[in-house]
Amino acid sequence: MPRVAVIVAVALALSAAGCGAGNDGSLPYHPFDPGSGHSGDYGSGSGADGGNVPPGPPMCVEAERRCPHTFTYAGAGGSNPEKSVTLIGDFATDGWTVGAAMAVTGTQWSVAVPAPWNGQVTYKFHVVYQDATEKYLADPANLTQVDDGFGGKNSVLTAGTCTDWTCASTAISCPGGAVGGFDWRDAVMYFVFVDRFVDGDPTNNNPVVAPLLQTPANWQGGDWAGVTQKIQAGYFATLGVNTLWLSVPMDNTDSTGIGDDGMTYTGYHGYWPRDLSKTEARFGTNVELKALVDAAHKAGMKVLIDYAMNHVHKDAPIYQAHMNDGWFNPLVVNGQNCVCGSAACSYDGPMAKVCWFEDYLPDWNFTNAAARAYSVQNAIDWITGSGFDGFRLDAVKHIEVSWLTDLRSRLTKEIEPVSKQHTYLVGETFTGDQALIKSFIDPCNNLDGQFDFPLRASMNSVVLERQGKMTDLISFMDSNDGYYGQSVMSTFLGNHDVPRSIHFAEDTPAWSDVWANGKDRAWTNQPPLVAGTSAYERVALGMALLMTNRGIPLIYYGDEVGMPGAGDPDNRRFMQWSGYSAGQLLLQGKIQKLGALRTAHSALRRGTRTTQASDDDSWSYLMTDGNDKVYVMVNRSDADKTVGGLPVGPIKDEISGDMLTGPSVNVPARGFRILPVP
Ligand SMILES: [Ca+2]
Ligand SMILES: [Ca+2]
Ligand SMILES: [Ca+2]
Repeated sequence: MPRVAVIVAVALALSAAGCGAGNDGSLPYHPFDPGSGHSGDYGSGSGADGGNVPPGPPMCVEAERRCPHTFTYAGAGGSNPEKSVTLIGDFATDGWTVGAAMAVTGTQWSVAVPAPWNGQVTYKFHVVYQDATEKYLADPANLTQVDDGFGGKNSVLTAGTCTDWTCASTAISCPGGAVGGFDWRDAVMYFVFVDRFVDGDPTNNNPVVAPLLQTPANWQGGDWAGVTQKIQAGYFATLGVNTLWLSVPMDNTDSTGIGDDGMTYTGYHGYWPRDLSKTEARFGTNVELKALVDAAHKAGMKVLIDYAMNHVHKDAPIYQAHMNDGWFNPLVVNGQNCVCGSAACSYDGPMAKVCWFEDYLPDWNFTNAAARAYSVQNAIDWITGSGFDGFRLDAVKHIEVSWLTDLRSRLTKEIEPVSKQHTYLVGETFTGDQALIKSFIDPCNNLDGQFDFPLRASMNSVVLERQGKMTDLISFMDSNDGYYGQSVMSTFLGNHDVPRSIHFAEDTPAWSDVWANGKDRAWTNQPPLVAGTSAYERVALGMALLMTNRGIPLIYYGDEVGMPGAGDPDNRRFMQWSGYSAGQLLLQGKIQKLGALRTAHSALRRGTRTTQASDDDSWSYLMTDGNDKVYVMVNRSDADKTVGGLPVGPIKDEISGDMLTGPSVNVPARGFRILPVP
């Protein structure tokens, strides 16, 4: 199917689905809470926290590794001293044209640049003197030289290896920020919905008691101590996960509120922030949050926090102090309550940035510079206080872009020089509109990427629901691959705002519209655990596609075992930790294998894809990054298929362990094979 047709279908489906899913003011367009204030209780230890962040060298093939090397040039000084010295060479793509400016101490000039792993750097110095004369000089202190092709000489450095390498090439680095560091293309992310994950400390549970409040909308006891236990037990590592997305950590209100569905809710989800400078007591203390981040870093994992910058709860002290001075948008506009999605204020259009998600969630006015500065400072405080590696930013189309660009600027200038890595910002714009999603992506000024909702729609439709043809998905992905430019998108099948992915994969899908919000069964007739194995095989197939392509695959907690659940809050049941069915174990086992293969093969994380063969139900493709080659074969049909596209001869499928013979092999019904070239 041509890409245009897919987009049209998506747009139609979205408008049909509407945007009113959220009850917690967080859903389809929900936000996170804004932070601000001074995290005074976060660490008198100050900026040193960021320095603890990098856990060992990042993952990259040797060809992409860079070792820091300091080049020096001894200036002559005297009556016509050097005014500037620039290192030029092949150490960077613009190394010969732009070079690296050297700093001077006395008459000694120096600059550190990343040198190729066990490779060579060809270079010389461009010296400009006080009288404006200039020279291009080979390194007088290095006798290894080659002709420069212009009658002069270039110097040649033979670089070695190192233990503190960075990953170069296309790892994002922004002017003034960190160079190298963790390459976010290597991330595999897991969304820990903290209240529903592990109750590591029952003494902090403190559920709210209120009339009409039911358990699914109340606090259920999960906390950071529980997450830390799972990090230390290696649970995430077994899935190949190296990045956690934690639900909003700020203090939330103890009040209840009425959702769009008329039901009574608490702030268990974190999207009703109250005191922006404090942690949510039901999740734990500052010390426990820092312990979680430290445990993650020790285990080589990154941590993103969900950050809600669109609004606060009306109980928030910052709102109480600034409700009448322009820091917040007024609720009443032209005599009507401007609640998002109401007749007065649509979720889209001119009022999208100023509407309140609920009449108890005051909306920040970031056209007010003081309010914006306060909120951005709070986000910075959370990073410096606990050493987080980035943010998941909610509802980005509902705030002023200046908030995002201000945050990015401060991260680049203040955080990255300490953390030594690029700070990852992933946004949520719940839409099928690729252009709208793309409009916020600009890794040095705005977001690194966003959640790829259009890809999810195509994947759920073609792979889980088996609508259309496999070639529809191939066409979409081929057009989607380069659409977002320099970006690191997050790819996913499910999240906390949509029905659990297992239900789209049932023999008869519980929802036929991939954009369904599942609210129709959120409180009654909730779906039970899916029987059998076929639905689990289809979810595994979808995950196989995500885990063998670029982007940061996201696992929504519980989806690795096919937990059931309709729309919010039924899609947020407490994590199931035992008593798995055969289907659940099958899915979990396949995701573990996929995680290990993605970790082992750079071609799967960073490679480019070439279709080898395809038909209505199957797809065979090659992922290659120049160092590594992996064949992937998938079959969505309910019958085995013979699929081609492999090289001639023996090759091993790492999923089944089968030794096969190309070019054509059997791929089981609802199955996939992954075959690295040794
Ligand atoms: Ca607890
Ligand atoms: Ca609280
Ligand atoms: Ca807003």
